Amino acid sequence: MKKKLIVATGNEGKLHEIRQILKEFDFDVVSMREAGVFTEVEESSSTFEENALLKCRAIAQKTDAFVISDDSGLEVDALNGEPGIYSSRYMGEDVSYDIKNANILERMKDVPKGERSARFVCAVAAILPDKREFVVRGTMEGEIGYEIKGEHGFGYDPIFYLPEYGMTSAEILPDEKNRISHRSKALHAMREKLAGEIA
Ligand code: ITT
Repeated sequence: MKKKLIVATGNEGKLHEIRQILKEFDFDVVSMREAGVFTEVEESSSTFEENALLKCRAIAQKTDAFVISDDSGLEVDALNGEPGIYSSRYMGEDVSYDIKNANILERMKDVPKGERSARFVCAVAAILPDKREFVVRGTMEGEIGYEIKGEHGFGYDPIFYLPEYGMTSAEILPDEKNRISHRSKALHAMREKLAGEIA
C-alpha cells in the first residue's frame, strides 16, 4: 500500500503542481481537505524555510501522517528582493494577481534589460510520522518581463520571463514548468534527503 502524504497548503495552484511532480514518487498524495485536517498559520518568520516549517508543524500536530509544506515566493533583485516572503500578502492577500503583477511591472518600468533578474524560491518542509523535521530549498532563475503573458501556472508566472525559452513561466507547458521549477527542485532535493529515512 502507498504511504499517505498530506500536503499542507491552501493554495490550489501549488497543490496541483505538487501532485503532478510527486506522481513519479510512490505516495498517496492528499490535500488538507481530503485528510480532514485544517489550520490557520501565521507566517511570522523572516525566512522561507522557517515559514515552511511553521505550516508543516501546524498540520503535523494534528496527524501522525507524513506531512509536507511549501513556502515560496518571487524575489526581484531591482526591488531589493521584494515581494519575497510577502509574495502572497503583497498589496493585500485578496488583491488579484492581475493587479499585483501590473504593479510590479509598473515599478520595474525604468529598470534596464540587464538589471531585471529575479527568481522564484521554494522551501519545502517535511515532518515524518516520528516527528523528525527536514527542510530544503529550490530556486528558478529568470527575469521580470514587460507585460503580463500566458495562461498556465498561477501567481506571478505571467510576468516571470525565462530567457532560455523566450517565454514566461505561464506560457511554457505545465509539464515543462514542473520539470524546471523551484518547487520541482525542492521536492526532488527532499526526496534525496529522505532516501533511506522513510522505511
Ligand atoms: P499556503 O501558505 O497555504 O501554502 P500561500 O499562497 O499563502 O499558500 P505562500 O505564503 O508560500 O503560500 O506564498 C507563495 C506566493 O508566491 C504564491 O501565492 C504566489 O504568489 C507566489 N509563487 C510561489 N510559487 C509560484 C509559482 O510557481 N508561480 C507563480 N507564483 C508563485
